[in-house]
Amino acid sequence: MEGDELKDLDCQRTMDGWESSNNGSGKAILIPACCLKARASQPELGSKSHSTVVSGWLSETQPSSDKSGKQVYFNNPMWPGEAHSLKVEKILFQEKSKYQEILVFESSAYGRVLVLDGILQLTEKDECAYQEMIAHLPLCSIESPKNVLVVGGGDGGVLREICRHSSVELIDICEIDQMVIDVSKKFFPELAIGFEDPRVCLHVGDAIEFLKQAPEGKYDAVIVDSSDPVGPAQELVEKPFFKNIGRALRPGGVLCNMAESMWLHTHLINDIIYICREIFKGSVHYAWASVPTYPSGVIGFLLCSTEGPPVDFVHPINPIEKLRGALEFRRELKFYNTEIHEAAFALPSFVKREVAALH
Ligand code: JA2
Repeated sequence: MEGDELKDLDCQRTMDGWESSNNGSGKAILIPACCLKARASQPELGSKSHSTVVSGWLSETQPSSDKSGKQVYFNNPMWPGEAHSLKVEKILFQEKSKYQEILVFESSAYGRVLVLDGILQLTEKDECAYQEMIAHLPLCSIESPKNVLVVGGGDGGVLREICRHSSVELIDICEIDQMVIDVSKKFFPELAIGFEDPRVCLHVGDAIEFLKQAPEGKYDAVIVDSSDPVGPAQELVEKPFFKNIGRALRPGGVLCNMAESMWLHTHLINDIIYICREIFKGSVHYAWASVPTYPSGVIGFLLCSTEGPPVDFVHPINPIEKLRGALEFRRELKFYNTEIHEAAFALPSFVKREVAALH
């Protein structure tokens, strides 16, 4: 399907159920069984928009069925007991792809928002922090990166950032879901602009298979811009996947992997670090950045290097400020700079304690 063929939902409208449900106090109230009530009062909304949009708000909850088959809502198991909410102004797109449910809406506070299977992937307002960090943390840590592979990242934002590096000659991207790419081209042109660069080579397919076929030592850097490890991204936190990345990287090549929240996922981070320590014999580091719309408001990155010329992740050898034109290429850098790069590796004491593999 081409981007132009994507159809807008005919249910574009403002949904203001929240005000009426909080008596105008403006205070957030929990709406537990609410979901069912809200859907009953707006049946056409329930049938057309993602079920996590309730009374005009998106929360990262998961719809499920109880024993009697009634639909109930649980917190996402990745962040039990909490759910950040964004007010929905207008639903712009909602459709099931072959892999996941895709929702795009206009929020009142963060611009347009992309949601996959009920999980927020990016917002226009704060995407810069995630995209800039996941691209420049690895690419500024090596000299003259040439061949880069992106796993996932179908919105194109990471491509946009990689393209700032004029040394880069080839960017392979392997995204499983063509509809994510089409939706981004239609609704997020500031991100999808990344696809327009002639150095980009798009492969729509399963990254697990792609990496099995990748020539040994081909890449200077691999960037894993995946969604959370539930659904299509499940295998992207397992050992065979990392082994194949290690094989596809040159000696002294680098991996940067989306690595969840240090507040919520210390076990998962520990597990991934444990696996990566066995495979990436150069070094393994954890860095983080503030992204207000991700659960707990932060996101982590795992940075690894293969055996070979040593990589000093904490003190970038290829600082962005020294790359001609990089700060201004296509659009100004908004978040990343060398000070932020170095600061990203400073870890709170509880992380140093709990993430045992970092000791
Ligand atoms: N967002 C994406 C993506 C790949 C394709 C499309 C959108 C992300 N990877 C990052 C998601 C981080 C989620 C944190 N809960």
